[in-house]
Amino acid sequence: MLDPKFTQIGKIDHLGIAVRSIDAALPLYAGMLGLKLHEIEDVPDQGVRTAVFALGESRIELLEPTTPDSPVAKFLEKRGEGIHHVALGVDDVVMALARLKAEGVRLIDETPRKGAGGAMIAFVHPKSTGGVLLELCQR
Ligand code: CMX
Repeated sequence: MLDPKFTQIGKIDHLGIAVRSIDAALPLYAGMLGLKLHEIEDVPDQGVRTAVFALGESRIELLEPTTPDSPVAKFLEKRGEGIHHVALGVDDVVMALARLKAEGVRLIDETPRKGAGGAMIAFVHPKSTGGVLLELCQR
């Protein structure tokens, strides 16, 4: 069991929501819900276009696939639109990965990669987390 003092998880950094089209989702999030659109960005490494809405200390990240074989395209095909991942804000993503690995948690990314907004990110496999795709996110 990990000592909670060393968890280093400070907040929910963002929720990732898979959508077929950001343009089609904007009237709900920016219009009806009135959320503040922070930026729209292509993340070629992940095969997505993202629209990020600032929401207090946290964010909502809409994810639209840009390639047919990307994780989000596969998710949409299999499950349809909806919550895709929960991103936890960590102080040190390398350290957090090392700790999870030592605990036997199944990692998707053994080393961090670059995500939206220049963050360093790494994913933990949903088979190890009760069916929730977790992202560790260091800003
Ligand atoms: N949340 C929860 N479970 C998920 C999931 C998700 N987002 N995506 C897939 N799964 C489940 C599948 O339903 C499947 O479960 P069952 O075996 O019970 O059916 C299992 O995980 C394996 O799925 P799969 O279809 O065989 O495997 P995939 O090839 O789709 O890969 C995953 C799944 C999670 C390994 C892959 O999507 C991945 O590597 N994700 C990390 C990267 C990513 O998601 N990038 C997009 C976001 C980018 C960003 O935020 O910038």
